[in-house]
Amino acid sequence: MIFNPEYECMDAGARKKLQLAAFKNLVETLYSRVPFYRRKMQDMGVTPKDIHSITDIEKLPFTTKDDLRENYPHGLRASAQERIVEVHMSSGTTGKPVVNEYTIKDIDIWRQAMARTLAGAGCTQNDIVQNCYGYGLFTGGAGVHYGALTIGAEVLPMSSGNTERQLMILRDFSSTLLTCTPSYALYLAEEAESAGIDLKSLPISKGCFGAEPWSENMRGEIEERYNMKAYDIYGLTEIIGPGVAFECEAQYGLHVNEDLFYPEIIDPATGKVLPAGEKGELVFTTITREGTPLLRYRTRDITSFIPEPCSCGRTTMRMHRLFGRTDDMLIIRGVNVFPSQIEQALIEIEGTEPQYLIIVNRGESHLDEVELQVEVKKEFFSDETRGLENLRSRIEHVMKSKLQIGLKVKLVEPKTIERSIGKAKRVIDNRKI
Ligand code: DLL
Repeated sequence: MIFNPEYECMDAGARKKLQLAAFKNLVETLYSRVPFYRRKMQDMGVTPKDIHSITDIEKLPFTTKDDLRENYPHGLRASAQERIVEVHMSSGTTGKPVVNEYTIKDIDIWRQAMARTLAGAGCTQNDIVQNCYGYGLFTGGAGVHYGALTIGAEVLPMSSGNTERQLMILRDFSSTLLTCTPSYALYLAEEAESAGIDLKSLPISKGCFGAEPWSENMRGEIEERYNMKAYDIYGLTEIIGPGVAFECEAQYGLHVNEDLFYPEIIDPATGKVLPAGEKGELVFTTITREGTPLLRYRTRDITSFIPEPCSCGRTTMRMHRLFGRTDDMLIIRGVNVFPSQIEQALIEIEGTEPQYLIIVNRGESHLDEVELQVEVKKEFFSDETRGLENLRSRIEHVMKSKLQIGLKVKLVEPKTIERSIGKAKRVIDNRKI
């Protein structure tokens, strides 16, 4: 089902006109209202008067995660505080989280983007959406919620976790559409099997999965276990949350909501825009946003555009499912984690050496498990074991509160962790996705 054929199937020329008008408007807003952007534009010698076509975007500066961090919490706001109606955040950088502030118009854009996303998976008002993305400050829960309401579907706002209850609701409320991370979908399937629940006999027939990398193999496994169609959905807190791009029934590439979020693919080394079809870093300009709009935001996600038209009839540009990232960000149980965050937390804990190794596994349960090996000062090993045990649980506690994920800490003696002459290897990721 196409939620909004007028925009999703629009003639490319007409869409370009829309994009240009929105883009010019955005540049003017940022120049006049956000000192950070005005300074950046002045440094590059450009003003809104220099913007005549969409390709003039290349004259404008990029925005990075560090810029967001340095402007925490409100430095990039382009609307007055009284116009802000909602805030979301994601973890992921050392120190400060990434903040997105929405006006009511931003929420309308999000509703639209997510209605298109869910409709791409076939959602109609007859569907019962079991939404197991976290609500809280994460964008997944609210995004799906708004989209489902906009379609007129029934939504079960489960949030994440509490697997036993998820299964009870899945069965007793005849949910037809599941939304969660792909690894949680597999975990849930396994728990259903252990509980003797036959998923294939339930009405659940489709799912929208994202927020972490997954593969065609995982899709096959989810589709088989639930007897459902599994769709890839993509988004990020900085831009809007989920709703940036989504798969349609063709399940080949994700349609970018490009009338709302203008995409580019650049060479991450030179910053130059690449021709359609080439692999590079995905960049978005939030041409329609009001609260915290961003200019050329570097996502660090690697993909390429698929310029050929899609069989579904939508004319929006498709992007390949992600190939990876240009940085070392890990996504653990849907939570973004940088090794530098772990390092920063360790520095603050007395008794530890600045040597650590993060080992990530996807266990039998399909959930991510993390072991953090930390070197501790020699004295701890000659001490009684209680000292070691206390230190271990303190580190686990600090990590849980700073990273929002539980990990297992293993304390090791000084000089145990292999040293490297070049860039230190901090992560061993054994997940076969
Ligand atoms: O993960 C938003 C979201 C919620 C997307 C629910 C889809 C469903 P963040 O926590 O800010 O936002 O993380 C964004 O997650 O830059 C990607 O690296 C990764 N990511 C998101 N979707 C996918 C996907 C949400 N479908 C970061 N495949 C992004 C692979 C994904 N990686």
